[in-house]
Amino acid sequence: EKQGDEGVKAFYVSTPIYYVNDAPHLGHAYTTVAGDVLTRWHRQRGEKVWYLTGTDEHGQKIMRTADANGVTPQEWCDKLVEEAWKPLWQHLDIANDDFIRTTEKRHTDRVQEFVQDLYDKGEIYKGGYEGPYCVGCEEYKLPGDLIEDEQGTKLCPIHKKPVEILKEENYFFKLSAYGPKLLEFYEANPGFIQPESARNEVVNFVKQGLQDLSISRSTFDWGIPIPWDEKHVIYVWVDALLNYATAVGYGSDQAKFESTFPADVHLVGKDILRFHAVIWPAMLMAQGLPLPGKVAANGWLMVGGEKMSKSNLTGIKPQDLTSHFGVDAYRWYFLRAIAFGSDGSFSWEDFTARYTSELANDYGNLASRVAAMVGKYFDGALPEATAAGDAERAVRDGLAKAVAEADRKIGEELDFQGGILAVFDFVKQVNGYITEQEPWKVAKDTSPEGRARLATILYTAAESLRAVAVLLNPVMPETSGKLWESLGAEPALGALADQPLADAGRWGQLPPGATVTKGAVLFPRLEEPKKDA
Ligand code: ME8
Repeated sequence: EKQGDEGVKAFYVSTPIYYVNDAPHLGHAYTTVAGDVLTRWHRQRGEKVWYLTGTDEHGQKIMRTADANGVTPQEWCDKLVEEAWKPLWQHLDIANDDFIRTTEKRHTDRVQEFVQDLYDKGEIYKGGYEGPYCVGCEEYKLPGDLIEDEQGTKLCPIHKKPVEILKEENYFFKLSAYGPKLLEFYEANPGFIQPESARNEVVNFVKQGLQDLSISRSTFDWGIPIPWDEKHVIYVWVDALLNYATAVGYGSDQAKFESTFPADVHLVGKDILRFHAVIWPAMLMAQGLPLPGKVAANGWLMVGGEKMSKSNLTGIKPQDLTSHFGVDAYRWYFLRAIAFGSDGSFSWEDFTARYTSELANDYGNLASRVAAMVGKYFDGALPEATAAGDAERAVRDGLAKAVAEADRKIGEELDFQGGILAVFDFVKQVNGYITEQEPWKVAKDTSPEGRARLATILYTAAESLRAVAVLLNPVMPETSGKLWESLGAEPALGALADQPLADAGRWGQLPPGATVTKGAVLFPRLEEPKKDA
């Protein structure tokens, strides 16, 4: 399937394109890592995958930040993208296929064409609008969405900052016309919005009736000009959403577009759900383009009971955590600790406790014990399992269950936590198996039967680890690589990334005689424990 799949549609995963008014924080990294795990998972299923991320560079928010820093918006974006955003994704081992910036010509030209097309079709008209606007969200708010502080000032419920009353003569997209079609679409595609709570929120919102959407701004100029009226720039959200099309060849490379678009999964934070589940599909409907498979909303990483944001941070950067726990543990932790779709908080204590018990003790120790025993009792040559019985069958069954469950949860349901737990339950099972079988005692029996039992136990454990390396590779690629190496798997089985997930449970793949080495410690002991302030 891998070669010659030019005509096959890729499984297309996207992250939001992030505002570059500041450096990325834990919240951005959360969504991007989730997308990367999903991408790697599908790649290991043998599918063709396209993973897109990028940056959202227009709009007032960016313009004001650049002004405040005494540089042009373009200079500001160039610097942040090259010095902060791209390096972090590289550091976190993000395997994106492309990185789109909305100031790129490949994007701006196509956005103008798209909007012009809608105008020509009569989907856009000129009108006036006045209402409360949140610059943080770059969004007009409905009066009912606002909250009030003690003085009665109206605040954005997300940013907790005063909204501005904007009055503009603008161009409008006839969004209101799409309500019934959207509801029909949600009804026919129950999996379109995930989780269920997010779906209900969107359905209720649309049922209340949609207003037309102001899609241009004329009070500032940092944006893509409206082609037929250059005093206006295109609303930053219309510009931004179109990245999902322009980045994959919309209007420029028809073959690529058809074999990639639409996205199978748009990963988004729940703060930007309506844009993706309401406005975006309506824009596509208006243009007669196919609609995405799924919009999956992740919950918020919280700090002090509030959504973590640029103005409201833990003070902890992703790099502070990776330098303490390592990149792989970082990738694992947030997906493991927080149910996708639910809110969660970060704490040094919780991360430390899970690192120590689940990664270092359960997983890391299993790997190092097994390698050490193969070294000690069989000179590092993986022995053959000739005396398998009920205990070994139970391990195999456990593996088959873990594979099926992890694939369903991560690959289908985006339940990263459930999928990771399924694999770690299996790790626990293998640890229990070793504890029960007591290979160190069996080793004292040097009869042929004793040797055969010992060989069987160690083969069973090593073969289990082979499967664990494959299953955890999308989550912790560097660690799985070390384990693959330590098991001497590569010569017989090939590269780790090429191991099909569907095959992970097929027993007996490690060849007897494989060279098992102690290798690098998977999860080193942590330096002095860090505590929350
Ligand atoms: O909204 N918890 O960009 P943005 C979890 N440019 N996820 C979080 C988070 C948190 N505390 N904070 C941010 C934009 N995120 C637009 C998107 S897309 C066409 C345009 C993640 O820089 C989450 O995925 O504000 C959220 O949706 C995204 O970052 C918002 O990033």
